[in-house]
Amino acid sequence: MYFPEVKSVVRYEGPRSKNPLAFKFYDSRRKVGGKTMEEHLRFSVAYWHTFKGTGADPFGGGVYDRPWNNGRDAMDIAEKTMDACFEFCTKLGVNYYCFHDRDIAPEGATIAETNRNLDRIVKRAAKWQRETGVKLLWGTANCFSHPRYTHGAATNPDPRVLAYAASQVRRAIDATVELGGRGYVFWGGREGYASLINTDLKHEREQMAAFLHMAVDYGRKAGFKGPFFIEPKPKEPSTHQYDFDSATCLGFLREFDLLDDFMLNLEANHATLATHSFEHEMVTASAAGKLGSLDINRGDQTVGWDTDQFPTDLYTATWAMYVVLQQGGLKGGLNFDAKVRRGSFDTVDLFHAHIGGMDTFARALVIADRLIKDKALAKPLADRYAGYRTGMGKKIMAGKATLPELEKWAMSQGEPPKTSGRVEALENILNEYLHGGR
Ligand code: XLS
Ligand code: CA
Ligand code: CA
Repeated sequence: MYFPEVKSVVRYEGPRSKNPLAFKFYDSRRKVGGKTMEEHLRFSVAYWHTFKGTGADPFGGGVYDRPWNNGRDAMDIAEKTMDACFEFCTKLGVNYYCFHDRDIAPEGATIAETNRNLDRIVKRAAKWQRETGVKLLWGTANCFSHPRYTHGAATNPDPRVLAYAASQVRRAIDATVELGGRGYVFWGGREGYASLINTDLKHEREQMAAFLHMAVDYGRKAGFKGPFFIEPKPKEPSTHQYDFDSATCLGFLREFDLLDDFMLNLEANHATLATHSFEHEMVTASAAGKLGSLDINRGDQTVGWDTDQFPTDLYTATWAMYVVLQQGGLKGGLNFDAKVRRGSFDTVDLFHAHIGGMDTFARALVIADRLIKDKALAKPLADRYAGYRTGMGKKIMAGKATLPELEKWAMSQGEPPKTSGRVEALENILNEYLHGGR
């Protein structure tokens, strides 16, 4: 037992409970618009932060003493960590987890040894999945931590490095298939550049496209049926990352004919790093039918880097669930790509962090559902564009109008009236819902 401080499964006790290890809002079986909270939210624990995180920052090394790290060797530790993961998910009542290949199994001295390590741990994960019912949300490959990937993986100027990444992605896809993962993620770790002076941007983007095509071909042959996800991020670790934001990724996928197999996995903190709001990124992806999965976390408004804090902001969470519900759900789920603060040393802090995030999104789900049912924001929005549903507006949208025709129409209309956008009034409505009103 790695989490003795949590004796049984974390329960829903309702908003009046003072028990810090109980849910106040997340009630897995409560139905919201025909589906249970559990089905809507599909929460996932991120292996790298929760089990592999050390609390290290650029100014100091690891500070956490995790009991699963006491092992004979790297493989023994990997097995203990996998056991800890399933104990944690089971006690928390979270049904999904996700990982990078290197989170769950250490790299060996050769590619063959690395593959054996991964196979062994995947077998253990499969056994735990069968026993507990916890499932894999998505898998991915860490093609950015090892020194060989310093200049990128798929975008590396040396094809021998790309080949290493190919081997990793191949095996990570195999692992995802074997564990029944719902999706497979590409976050472009070091797929970007520090300086254009030594970078052939055109070539590197073409390399990346060729790589992704190979991954899709391999994955489909290996029986992977789910979506591949690209996860945008504008910077960190590269100065400029190719997968900058939703719009950039959609353009890339379209340019290189990858749109059919891919969707986007959007992370809140990456949106803000790109100087977008999370809602901007989600609405952009959703409008293209490509919002696939979410990495839920938050940044810090006062710093400009990726702090990966646990999501506690009800406003942003409500936006997220509003977009998700309107598009009829996600193929993926809500992954806590978030870490406890360096000073949160105790394993129980991992519970507090996830409980807070789950409660936040459970509240957000209920609020978003009410907003939608009441058409509180949808009605004013529809009214604002009503002019495009009849007459000339309709003709414009059907692609049947011409510039001369519109000029004539404009002349006959006279100066259009000034119409308020009512931003403040709408913000007030949203706030009323957030505070339980209406
Ligand atoms: C890093 C990313 C990463 C991806 C998975 O900033 O968020 O953790 O989600 O590779
Ligand atoms: Ca992420
Ligand atoms: Ca991040």
